[in-house]
Amino acid sequence: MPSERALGVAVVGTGRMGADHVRRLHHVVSGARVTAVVDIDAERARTLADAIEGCTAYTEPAAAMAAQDVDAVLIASPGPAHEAALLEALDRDLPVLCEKPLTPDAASALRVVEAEQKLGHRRVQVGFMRRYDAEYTKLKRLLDSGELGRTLMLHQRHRNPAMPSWFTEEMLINDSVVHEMDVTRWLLDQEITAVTVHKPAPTSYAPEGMSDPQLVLFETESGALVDVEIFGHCGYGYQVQAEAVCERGVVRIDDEHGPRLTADGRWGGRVTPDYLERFEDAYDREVQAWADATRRGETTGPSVWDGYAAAAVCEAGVLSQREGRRVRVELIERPALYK
Ligand code: ISE
Repeated sequence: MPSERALGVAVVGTGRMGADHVRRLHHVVSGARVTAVVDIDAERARTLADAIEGCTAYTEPAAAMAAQDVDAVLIASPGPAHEAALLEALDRDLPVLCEKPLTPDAASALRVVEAEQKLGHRRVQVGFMRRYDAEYTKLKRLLDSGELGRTLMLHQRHRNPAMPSWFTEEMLINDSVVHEMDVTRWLLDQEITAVTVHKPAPTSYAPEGMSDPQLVLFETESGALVDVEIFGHCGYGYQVQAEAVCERGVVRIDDEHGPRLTADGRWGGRVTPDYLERFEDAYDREVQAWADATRRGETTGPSVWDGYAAAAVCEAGVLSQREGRRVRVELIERPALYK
C-alpha cells in the first residue's frame, strides 16, 4: 500500500476487545482508519460501521479482505475462529494483528506458522500487548542491560476481579496465564521447557467446576524457575505484578498506576477495575506500532512463532492442570524465519 495514505483496516470480531480496537483505530491511532468491521452478528457490525464514515459492515472475514479499501486486518474474534481468518489473510498476503491466543492449540498454531513460512516473509503480529506496557518495557531493558546479572527467578501475579460466566478452568491457563508465558519467554529470551500446575483450596467465590486460584510453575531452558499466581475471582480489582530475582538485585513492577492519595488519616490509591484500563496505554502503543510498521512495509512485534510456543506451553499447562503432574513442553525446531 502507498505509505502516504491511511492504512485501511478490517476489524474481524466486534466483541469487547474488537469494539475497543475499533474505537482505538478511529480515535487514537494515527495513519490508520477502520474501513470494514466483520461480525457474525450483522446488526452489531452494522451499528459500529454506521458510526464511522467510509466503513462497511460484513459478516464474512473473506468478503472484507477482498474489498479494495482493506489493506490490513485486525483479528479480535474468539480464539477458535482465528485460524481460518489468519489463513485467509496470509493467502492474500495481507498484514495482520491477531489478538491472543494465536489459535486454541499447538497443532493449529503450527499450521499458521507453516502458512507464513510458505509465504516466505512475516505478515502477522500477535497481540501480546504487555510487551508494549511502559513498566514491562523498562523491566525488559534492565534485564537485557546485564546490570543485575542473570535472572534466576520470576514471581508473577495475575488477578482478575471476576471472570465471565462462560469462562472455564482451562481458560485460566490458555486465556489468562498465556500472557505470563509470553512475558517469561520474552523477558528471559528463552523457551519454557516444563509446566506444573498446583491448586490450593479454592476461594468460596469460585464458580462450580473451577479451582481458583492456581499456582503455575514454569521451568526454562537456562534452569530459571517462574511462578505465576492466577486468581480469577479476587473480587477487589485487576492486578498484574512481576518481580525478577537476579544475581545482583531484584526488580519489581506492580500496580501503582494512579495518584497516591493521602487524606483522612489514610493513604492509598485505586486498583484498576479491568485489563482494558490497566493496559490501555499498552494497547494504544501496540496498535500504533503495528500500523506504523505496516505502512513501512514491515512486520514487527510478537511473531506467530511466539504464538505457537505459547500455545504449546498452554497445552502442557492444561494437561498438568487436569492430571496434577509436571508436563514437558514439546516444540518443533524454530524455523529460520523466526531466528
Ligand atoms: C483476558 O482475555 C485478557 O487477555 C486479559 O489480559 C487477562 O488479564 C484476562 O485474565 C483474560 O481473561
